[in-house]
Amino acid sequence: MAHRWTNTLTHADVTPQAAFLNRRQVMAGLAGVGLAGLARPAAAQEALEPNTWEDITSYNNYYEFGTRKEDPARYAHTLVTEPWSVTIDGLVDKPGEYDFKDIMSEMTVEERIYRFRCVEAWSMVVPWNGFELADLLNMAGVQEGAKYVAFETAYRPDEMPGVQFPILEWPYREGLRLDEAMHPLTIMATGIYDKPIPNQNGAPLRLVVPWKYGFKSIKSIVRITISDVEPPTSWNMSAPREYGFYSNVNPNVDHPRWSQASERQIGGGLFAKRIPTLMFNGYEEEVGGLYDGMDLKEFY
Ligand SMILES: Nc1nc2c(c(=O)[nH]1)N[C@H]1C(S)=C(S)[C@@H](COP(=O)(O)O)O[C@H]1N2
Ligand SMILES: [Mo]
Repeated sequence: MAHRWTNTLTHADVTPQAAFLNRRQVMAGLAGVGLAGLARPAAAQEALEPNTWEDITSYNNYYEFGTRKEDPARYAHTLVTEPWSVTIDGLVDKPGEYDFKDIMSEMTVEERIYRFRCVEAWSMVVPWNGFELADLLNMAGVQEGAKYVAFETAYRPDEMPGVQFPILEWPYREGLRLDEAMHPLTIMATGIYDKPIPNQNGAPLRLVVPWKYGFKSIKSIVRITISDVEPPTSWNMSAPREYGFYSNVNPNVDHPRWSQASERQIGGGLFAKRIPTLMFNGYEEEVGGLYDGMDLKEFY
Protein backbone atom coordinates (compact mmCIF):
# COMPACT_ATOMS: atom_id res chain seq x y z
CA MET A 1 0.00 0.00 0.00
CA ALA A 2 1.59 3.24 -1.15
CA HIS A 3 0.06 5.59 1.36
CA ARG A 4 -0.73 4.77 4.93
CA TRP A 5 -0.83 6.45 8.28
CA THR A 6 2.42 6.33 10.12
CA ASN A 7 2.61 4.97 13.61
CA THR A 8 5.65 7.04 14.46
CA LEU A 9 3.70 9.68 16.36
CA THR A 10 3.71 9.23 20.09
CA HIS A 11 0.53 9.50 22.10
CA ALA A 12 1.42 13.07 23.06
CA ASP A 13 2.09 14.04 19.45
CA VAL A 14 -1.24 12.92 18.13
CA THR A 15 -3.22 16.10 18.18
CA PRO A 16 -6.50 15.99 16.28
CA GLN A 17 -4.92 18.42 13.83
CA ALA A 18 -2.06 16.06 13.05
CA ALA A 19 -4.43 13.14 12.72
CA PHE A 20 -6.64 15.15 10.39
CA LEU A 21 -3.79 16.27 8.14
CA ASN A 22 -2.57 12.73 8.00
CA ARG A 23 -5.99 11.53 6.97
CA ARG A 24 -6.15 14.14 4.21
CA GLN A 25 -2.86 12.89 2.87
CA VAL A 26 -4.18 9.35 2.80
CA MET A 27 -7.30 10.49 1.00
CA ALA A 28 -5.26 12.51 -1.46
CA GLY A 29 -3.19 9.46 -2.23
CA LEU A 30 -6.01 6.96 -2.46
CA ALA A 31 -8.73 8.91 -4.16
CA GLY A 32 -6.79 11.51 -6.08
CA VAL A 33 -8.46 14.24 -4.02
CA GLY A 34 -6.56 17.52 -4.09
CA LEU A 35 -5.50 19.29 -0.92
CA ALA A 36 -7.46 22.43 -1.85
CA GLY A 37 -10.17 21.35 0.54
CA LEU A 38 -7.82 22.04 3.43
CA ALA A 39 -8.56 25.75 3.12
CA ARG A 40 -12.15 25.06 4.15
CA PRO A 41 -12.61 24.25 7.83
CA ALA A 42 -13.91 20.72 8.25
CA ALA A 43 -15.64 19.36 11.30
CA ALA A 44 -13.02 16.66 11.69
CA GLN A 45 -10.39 19.36 11.97
CA GLU A 46 -11.93 20.81 15.12
CA ALA A 47 -10.26 19.77 18.33
CA LEU A 48 -11.63 16.46 19.57
CA GLU A 49 -11.28 16.20 23.33
CA PRO A 50 -11.36 12.49 24.23
CA ASN A 51 -13.72 11.28 26.92
CA THR A 52 -12.22 9.80 30.06
CA TRP A 53 -11.36 6.09 30.36
CA GLU A 54 -14.07 5.90 33.01
CA ASP A 55 -16.80 7.26 30.69
CA ILE A 56 -15.71 5.11 27.74
CA THR A 57 -15.61 1.87 29.74
CA SER A 58 -18.62 2.24 32.04
CA TYR A 59 -21.38 3.53 29.74
CA ASN A 60 -21.76 0.87 27.07
CA ASN A 61 -24.08 -0.98 24.73
CA TYR A 62 -23.32 -4.70 24.50
CA TYR A 63 -26.64 -6.53 24.69
CA GLU A 64 -25.02 -9.94 25.02
CA PHE A 65 -24.31 -8.76 28.59
CA GLY A 66 -27.57 -6.95 29.32
CA THR A 67 -29.44 -3.92 28.03
CA ARG A 68 -28.58 -1.36 30.71
CA LYS A 69 -25.61 0.96 30.09
CA GLU A 70 -23.84 -0.30 33.21
CA ASP A 71 -24.38 -4.02 32.47
CA PRO A 72 -21.43 -4.62 30.12
CA ALA A 73 -18.89 -3.15 32.57
CA ARG A 74 -20.32 -5.38 35.26
CA TYR A 75 -20.77 -8.66 33.43
CA ALA A 76 -18.51 -8.77 30.36
CA HIS A 77 -15.51 -10.02 32.37
CA THR A 78 -16.89 -13.58 31.87
CA LEU A 79 -16.04 -13.47 28.16
CA VAL A 80 -12.90 -15.50 27.51
CA THR A 81 -10.89 -13.54 24.93
CA GLU A 82 -7.70 -15.59 24.88
CA PRO A 83 -7.17 -17.58 22.75
CA TRP A 84 -9.26 -15.90 20.05
CA SER A 85 -9.56 -16.55 16.38
CA VAL A 86 -11.37 -14.92 13.49
CA THR A 87 -12.69 -16.93 10.57
CA ILE A 88 -12.34 -15.07 7.29
CA ASP A 89 -14.28 -16.71 4.49
CA GLY A 90 -16.36 -16.16 1.38
CA LEU A 91 -14.84 -14.41 -1.64
CA VAL A 92 -11.23 -14.37 -0.46
CA ASP A 93 -8.03 -15.97 -1.76
CA LYS A 94 -6.94 -17.21 1.65
CA PRO A 95 -9.97 -18.26 3.66
CA GLY A 96 -9.32 -19.71 7.08
CA GLU A 97 -9.30 -19.37 10.82
CA TYR A 98 -6.81 -16.67 11.79
CA ASP A 99 -5.39 -16.55 15.29
CA PHE A 100 -5.77 -13.09 16.84
CA LYS A 101 -2.08 -13.03 17.81
CA ASP A 102 -1.05 -13.81 14.24
CA ILE A 103 -3.30 -11.07 12.92
CA MET A 104 -1.76 -8.59 15.36
CA SER A 105 1.76 -9.50 14.30
CA GLU A 106 0.87 -8.56 10.70
CA MET A 107 -1.01 -5.33 11.36
CA THR A 108 0.11 -1.76 12.06
CA VAL A 109 -1.66 -0.51 15.17
CA GLU A 110 -2.18 3.25 15.35
CA GLU A 111 -4.14 5.70 17.45
CA ARG A 112 -7.34 7.14 15.98
CA ILE A 113 -9.29 9.75 17.92
CA TYR A 114 -12.83 9.42 16.60
CA ARG A 115 -16.16 10.97 17.38
CA PHE A 116 -18.56 8.13 18.22
CA ARG A 117 -22.34 8.60 17.88
CA CYS A 118 -24.95 6.14 19.14
CA VAL A 119 -28.36 5.99 17.46
CA GLU A 120 -29.85 6.79 20.89
CA ALA A 121 -28.43 10.31 20.45
CA TRP A 122 -25.51 10.21 22.86
CA SER A 123 -21.92 10.59 21.77
CA MET A 124 -18.35 10.31 22.98
CA VAL A 125 -14.86 10.88 21.64
CA VAL A 126 -12.70 7.78 21.89
CA PRO A 127 -8.92 7.45 21.40
CA TRP A 128 -8.92 4.01 19.80
CA ASN A 129 -5.90 1.92 18.99
CA GLY A 130 -6.42 -0.25 15.96
CA PHE A 131 -5.54 -1.16 12.41
CA GLU A 132 -7.28 -0.49 9.13
CA LEU A 133 -9.83 -3.12 8.19
CA ALA A 134 -8.57 -2.76 4.60
CA ASP A 135 -5.20 -4.19 5.67
CA LEU A 136 -6.86 -7.29 7.11
CA LEU A 137 -9.06 -7.79 4.05
CA ASN A 138 -6.08 -7.32 1.75
CA MET A 139 -4.17 -9.91 3.77
CA ALA A 140 -6.95 -12.40 3.07
CA GLY A 141 -7.13 -11.28 -0.58
CA VAL A 142 -10.50 -9.92 -1.69
CA GLN A 143 -11.68 -11.60 -4.88
CA GLU A 144 -13.30 -10.21 -8.00
CA GLY A 145 -17.05 -9.80 -7.63
CA ALA A 146 -16.94 -9.06 -3.88
CA LYS A 147 -19.38 -6.30 -2.89
CA TYR A 148 -20.11 -6.62 0.84
CA VAL A 149 -18.49 -7.64 4.11
CA ALA A 150 -20.46 -9.40 6.87
CA PHE A 151 -19.36 -9.58 10.52
CA GLU A 152 -20.43 -11.83 13.39
CA THR A 153 -19.92 -11.52 17.14
CA ALA A 154 -19.13 -14.57 19.27
CA TYR A 155 -22.21 -16.45 20.51
CA ARG A 156 -21.38 -18.02 23.89
CA PRO A 157 -24.38 -18.67 26.14
CA ASP A 158 -22.08 -19.85 28.95
CA GLU A 159 -20.15 -16.57 28.93
CA MET A 160 -22.84 -14.13 27.77
CA PRO A 161 -25.77 -13.89 30.20
CA GLY A 162 -27.73 -11.63 27.84
CA VAL A 163 -28.11 -14.07 24.94
CA GLN A 164 -30.76 -16.08 26.82
CA PHE A 165 -33.11 -13.15 26.05
CA PRO A 166 -34.40 -12.94 22.48
CA ILE A 167 -33.84 -9.16 22.21
CA LEU A 168 -31.99 -9.70 18.96
CA GLU A 169 -31.39 -12.70 16.77
CA TRP A 170 -28.01 -13.93 17.96
CA PRO A 171 -25.22 -13.95 17.02
CA TYR A 172 -25.07 -10.15 16.62
CA ARG A 173 -24.49 -9.48 12.92
CA GLU A 174 -23.41 -6.42 10.97
CA GLY A 175 -22.37 -5.56 7.45
CA LEU A 176 -20.74 -2.94 5.26
CA ARG A 177 -20.48 -2.32 1.56
CA LEU A 178 -16.99 -3.28 0.39
CA ASP A 179 -15.99 0.33 -0.35
CA GLU A 180 -17.07 1.36 3.16
CA ALA A 181 -15.10 -1.52 4.63
CA MET A 182 -11.99 -0.57 2.61
CA HIS A 183 -12.19 3.13 3.51
CA PRO A 184 -9.12 4.27 5.51
CA LEU A 185 -11.32 5.62 8.33
CA THR A 186 -12.72 2.13 8.99
CA ILE A 187 -10.70 0.35 11.63
CA MET A 188 -10.64 -2.75 13.76
CA ALA A 189 -10.05 -1.46 17.28
CA THR A 190 -7.94 -3.49 19.66
CA GLY A 191 -7.19 -0.88 22.31
CA ILE A 192 -8.29 2.33 24.02
CA TYR A 193 -5.86 4.85 25.54
CA ASP A 194 -2.99 2.48 24.60
CA LYS A 195 -4.39 -0.30 26.78
CA PRO A 196 -5.95 -3.52 25.49
CA ILE A 197 -9.61 -2.93 24.71
CA PRO A 198 -11.78 -3.92 27.69
CA ASN A 199 -14.34 -6.70 27.27
CA GLN A 200 -17.26 -4.29 27.59
CA ASN A 201 -15.94 -2.34 24.58
CA GLY A 202 -15.62 -5.45 22.41
CA ALA A 203 -12.39 -7.31 23.19
CA PRO A 204 -10.30 -8.50 21.62
CA LEU A 205 -11.25 -6.79 18.36
CA ARG A 206 -14.25 -4.77 17.23
CA LEU A 207 -15.19 -2.71 14.23
CA VAL A 208 -15.24 1.10 14.37
CA VAL A 209 -16.96 3.00 11.52
CA PRO A 210 -16.95 6.60 12.74
CA TRP A 211 -19.46 8.07 10.27
CA LYS A 212 -22.17 5.50 11.09
CA TYR A 213 -24.37 5.04 14.14
CA GLY A 214 -22.71 3.05 16.91
CA PHE A 215 -24.58 -0.19 16.37
CA LYS A 216 -22.71 -0.77 13.11
CA SER A 217 -19.49 -1.01 15.15
CA ILE A 218 -19.85 -4.68 16.04
CA LYS A 219 -17.90 -6.10 18.99
CA SER A 220 -15.87 -9.24 19.72
CA ILE A 221 -15.78 -10.40 16.10
CA VAL A 222 -15.30 -14.10 15.29
CA ARG A 223 -16.27 -14.18 11.61
CA ILE A 224 -15.79 -11.93 8.59
CA THR A 225 -17.43 -13.07 5.37
CA ILE A 226 -16.86 -11.38 2.01
CA SER A 227 -19.83 -11.73 -0.29
CA ASP A 228 -21.56 -10.45 -3.40
CA VAL A 229 -24.93 -9.89 -1.69
CA GLU A 230 -25.99 -7.47 1.06
CA PRO A 231 -25.81 -9.43 4.33
CA PRO A 232 -28.60 -9.49 6.94
CA THR A 233 -27.85 -7.36 10.02
CA SER A 234 -29.23 -7.82 13.55
CA TRP A 235 -30.89 -4.43 14.07
CA ASN A 236 -32.31 -4.32 10.57
CA MET A 237 -33.78 -7.82 11.04
CA SER A 238 -35.35 -6.81 14.35
CA ALA A 239 -36.77 -3.40 13.30
CA PRO A 240 -36.26 -2.70 9.58
CA ARG A 241 -38.17 0.59 9.62
CA GLU A 242 -35.95 1.98 12.37
CA TYR A 243 -32.55 0.61 11.37
CA GLY A 244 -31.42 0.50 7.78
CA PHE A 245 -28.38 -1.21 6.31
CA TYR A 246 -26.47 2.05 5.84
CA SER A 247 -27.18 3.84 9.13
CA ASN A 248 -24.97 6.80 8.28
CA VAL A 249 -25.12 9.51 10.92
CA ASN A 250 -27.51 12.02 9.37
CA PRO A 251 -29.13 14.90 11.28
CA ASN A 252 -31.68 15.32 8.45
CA VAL A 253 -33.11 11.80 8.70
CA ASP A 254 -34.82 11.18 12.01
CA HIS A 255 -35.25 7.85 13.70
CA PRO A 256 -39.02 7.14 13.49
CA ARG A 257 -39.31 7.59 17.27
CA TRP A 258 -36.93 10.49 17.95
CA SER A 259 -34.92 13.28 16.36
CA GLN A 260 -31.36 12.72 15.18
CA ALA A 261 -30.60 16.44 14.81
CA SER A 262 -28.67 16.79 18.06
CA GLU A 263 -26.75 14.67 20.53
CA ARG A 264 -25.84 14.62 24.20
CA GLN A 265 -22.13 14.39 24.88
CA ILE A 266 -21.43 11.83 27.58
CA GLY A 267 -19.15 13.24 30.26
CA GLY A 268 -20.81 16.60 30.60
CA GLY A 269 -22.02 15.64 34.05
CA LEU A 270 -25.57 16.33 35.14
CA PHE A 271 -26.05 19.01 32.51
CA ALA A 272 -24.60 17.01 29.64
CA LYS A 273 -24.09 19.32 26.68
CA ARG A 274 -26.45 18.96 23.72
CA ILE A 275 -24.70 19.75 20.47
CA PRO A 276 -25.89 19.69 16.86
CA THR A 277 -25.20 16.43 15.08
CA LEU A 278 -22.99 16.75 12.03
CA MET A 279 -23.60 15.10 8.66
CA PHE A 280 -21.71 11.79 8.56
CA ASN A 281 -20.76 12.54 12.18
CA GLY A 282 -18.33 15.21 10.97
CA TYR A 283 -16.56 13.02 8.40
CA GLU A 284 -18.47 14.27 5.36
CA GLU A 285 -15.40 15.45 3.47
CA GLU A 286 -13.82 12.06 3.83
CA VAL A 287 -16.78 9.77 3.14
CA GLY A 288 -19.50 11.84 1.44
CA GLY A 289 -18.31 10.67 -1.96
CA LEU A 290 -19.17 7.07 -1.14
CA TYR A 291 -22.86 8.02 -1.37
CA ASP A 292 -22.90 10.31 -4.40
CA GLY A 293 -26.20 10.02 -6.21
CA MET A 294 -27.89 8.04 -3.43
CA ASP A 295 -31.08 9.22 -1.74
CA LEU A 296 -30.07 8.96 1.90
CA LYS A 297 -33.72 9.10 3.02
CA GLU A 298 -34.33 5.91 1.08
CA PHE A 299 -31.01 4.30 1.97
CA TYR A 300 -31.04 5.12 5.70
N1 LIG B 1 -21.93 -7.59 19.59
C1 LIG B 1 -22.43 -6.38 19.84
N2 LIG B 1 -21.83 -5.31 19.29
C2 LIG B 1 -22.33 -4.06 19.53
C3 LIG B 1 -23.47 -3.89 20.35
C4 LIG B 1 -24.07 -5.05 20.92
O1 LIG B 1 -25.08 -4.98 21.65
N3 LIG B 1 -23.51 -6.26 20.65
N4 LIG B 1 -23.97 -2.61 20.55
C5 LIG B 1 -23.66 -1.61 19.52
C6 LIG B 1 -24.08 -0.25 19.91
S1 LIG B 1 -25.76 0.09 19.85
C7 LIG B 1 -23.19 0.73 20.22
S2 LIG B 1 -23.69 2.33 20.49
C8 LIG B 1 -21.75 0.40 20.36
C9 LIG B 1 -21.27 0.84 21.74
O2 LIG B 1 -19.88 0.73 21.81
P1 LIG B 1 -19.13 1.14 23.18
O3 LIG B 1 -19.83 0.40 24.27
O4 LIG B 1 -17.71 0.74 23.01
O5 LIG B 1 -19.31 2.62 23.33
O6 LIG B 1 -21.46 -0.97 20.19
C10 LIG B 1 -22.18 -1.62 19.16
N5 LIG B 1 -21.69 -2.97 18.98
MO1 LIG C 1 -25.92 2.38 19.80
